[in-house]
Amino acid sequence: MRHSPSGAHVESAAQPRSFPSSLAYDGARRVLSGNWTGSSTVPSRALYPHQWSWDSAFIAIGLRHLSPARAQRELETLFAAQWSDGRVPHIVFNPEIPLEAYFPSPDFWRSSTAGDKAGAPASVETSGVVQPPVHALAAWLVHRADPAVSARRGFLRRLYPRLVAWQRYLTEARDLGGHGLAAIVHPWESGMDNSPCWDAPLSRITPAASGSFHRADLDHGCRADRPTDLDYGRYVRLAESYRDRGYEDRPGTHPFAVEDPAFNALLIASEYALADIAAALGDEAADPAEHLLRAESLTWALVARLWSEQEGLFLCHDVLADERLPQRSAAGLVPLVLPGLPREVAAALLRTARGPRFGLGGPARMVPSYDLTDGCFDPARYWRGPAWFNVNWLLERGMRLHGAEPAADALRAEMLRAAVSSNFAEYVDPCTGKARGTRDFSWTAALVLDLALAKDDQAARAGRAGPAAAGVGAH
Ligand code: 9WN
Repeated sequence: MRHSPSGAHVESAAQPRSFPSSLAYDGARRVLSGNWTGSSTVPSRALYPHQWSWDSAFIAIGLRHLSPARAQRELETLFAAQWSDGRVPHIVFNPEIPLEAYFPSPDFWRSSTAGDKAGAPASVETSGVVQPPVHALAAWLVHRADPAVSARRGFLRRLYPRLVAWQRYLTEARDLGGHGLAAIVHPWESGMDNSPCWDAPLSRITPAASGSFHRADLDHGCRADRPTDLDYGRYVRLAESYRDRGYEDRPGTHPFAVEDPAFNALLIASEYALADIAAALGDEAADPAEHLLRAESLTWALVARLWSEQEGLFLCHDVLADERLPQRSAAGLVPLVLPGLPREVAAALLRTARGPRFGLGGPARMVPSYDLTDGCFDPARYWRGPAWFNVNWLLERGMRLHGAEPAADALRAEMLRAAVSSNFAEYVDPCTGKARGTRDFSWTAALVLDLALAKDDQAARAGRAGPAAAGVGAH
């Protein structure tokens, strides 16, 4: 692979030749070039015209194949907006974009003033909530794409302390349940905004009046594919009240607090990646053993607190009501990315993914975001049924890690086909593959690009699978 120190677009030498990999590769390159702003990538030019946190991590994972330096820049731009309490905001606003282009806009979040005590930067406007911590995993994969350019730019050395502070914010300030797991305090923090898992805890929130804000998403998106007005009213109320409390995280102050298995699995995967990063840095300030220990103890906490043997799935835990939430979403399958899962848990997750609820290898071409058999399932509406490429990329990885290679190969082929035929849709109907949401969506492009090129990546990963293995396949 050739690279340019400036991070300018450079083609990979290893282009795939076979269908649909070659079409996915060409299309993905086009989408990622079109959505690049010069320092980061927007998820979508129309619907999401700023930088999003977990989007940038997934985008960097794909970009590393086109330009490792540009992938590094993507993460560096995001972390330049990190707050001094360690949080990485879920949106970093581009000041050149008009306020009315996206809601909630910077004048709603008021990070530089309302977030002052929590350490929000003065030089850039951001949101005040977070998104799942995929970043250390992304940083490690980006580094591995070209260790020489990474070392020359001091990429890991500069990013490592920031990644550690981000993980510590989550394991300390966000351990609201007191069991070691991080809690999300807003549905947007899960990245799976209107999942049926949030219906019960969200029902306790009085919605903001519908006339008090304008939903810019409906100027670009189809109403049936998006969350309802009632959901939005509650999102707005929750975000407003967090802002008005100065974005502080004192236990007992949050009206919504849930432990989510996908969020915590990604936290753990990133802790394993930090161990790899610390080992690569090889100095006294970075101790791999500390990260490995934390990853292992968090894995045990995850299993003890969120695993349901009866469902063969991880479930969310409502911290305020102190009860398990019965809704079965694809978030409960995401811990499959973890190498330290008990063998029987990994085996049960693989069965559940292929069973009637998620239908993989049966009615579903890709894993749906929500249980196909439940009354809440909706194949069109956002996180209540459609299949998303980031969730499926994680599950493809997890399947391979736990020895389900044929299922992973089949899923990969479906993802490549669905991405190309849907014009890189934000999400698709899990059974028909019909495009939903916006098109030319960046993480769809980045992650299928990764799948189209990832063959070499697998051999190394296979060597690390197994319940006792260290690392999350972060090779
Ligand atoms: C709110 C950008 C983001 C994704 C989320 C997805 C959607 C935003 C929205 O878009 O959320 O953060 O306006 O609906 O749910 O996962 O990061 O792509």
